[in-house]
Amino acid sequence: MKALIFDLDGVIVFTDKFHYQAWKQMADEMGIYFDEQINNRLRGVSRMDSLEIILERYEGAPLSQQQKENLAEKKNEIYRNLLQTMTPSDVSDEVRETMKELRMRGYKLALGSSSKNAKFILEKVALSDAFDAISDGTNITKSKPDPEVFLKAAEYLNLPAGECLVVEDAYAGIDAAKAGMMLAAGIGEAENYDKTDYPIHSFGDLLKIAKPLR
Ligand code: B16
Ligand code: MG
Repeated sequence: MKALIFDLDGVIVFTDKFHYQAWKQMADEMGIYFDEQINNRLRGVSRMDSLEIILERYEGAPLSQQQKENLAEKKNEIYRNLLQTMTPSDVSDEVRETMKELRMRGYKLALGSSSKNAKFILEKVALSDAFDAISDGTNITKSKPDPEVFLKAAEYLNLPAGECLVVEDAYAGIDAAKAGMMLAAGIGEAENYDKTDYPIHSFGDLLKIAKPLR
């Protein structure tokens, strides 16, 4: 293992509450039922795929592709306004110190996020320079559970997939890592997922898995 590829939402930061608020506002305006349980199914899933899950409860006239894109755009505007409130204090000391220590131990660090807002979020929390490579929703055509986002991260790092450990909170993300023949550490919801190679309870537990390389 020579590198770690981190998911963003649910691992480094917790933007799921903002996703929920933004989708909820959109759903309420459309008269669509939406709750936290449905929101859980959106973890790691792309914006348009998330919209399709929400629309499972939609009972109105059929929507054109353009109307769907407008809805997703509207949600994104609400979401980005909420992201504006983020500051460096939204990343824990534990996350910052663990990443620093992993780097000291000789590991390369990459981001592997489905989000098209990933770089904006990293800027808000002052982590733009923390990664050797960034793979996000802007450079992929297929969303998790497809491995594309992680395979691209490995490619950007110039490393074979088998030398990368993916750190994920979502089932879809663990599935993506395994589909890409990568090792996967699961935190949060993914801690108890049977496909997770290394269940971790807390971010700092990564230091028990990633021993010094030099
Ligand atoms: P955006 P991750 C994912 O981030 C979120 O978990 C998921 O809820 C969201 O729909 C997706 O990003 C796309 O986000 O609308 O900003 O492009 O967990 O892969 O870092
Ligand atoms: Mg996530």
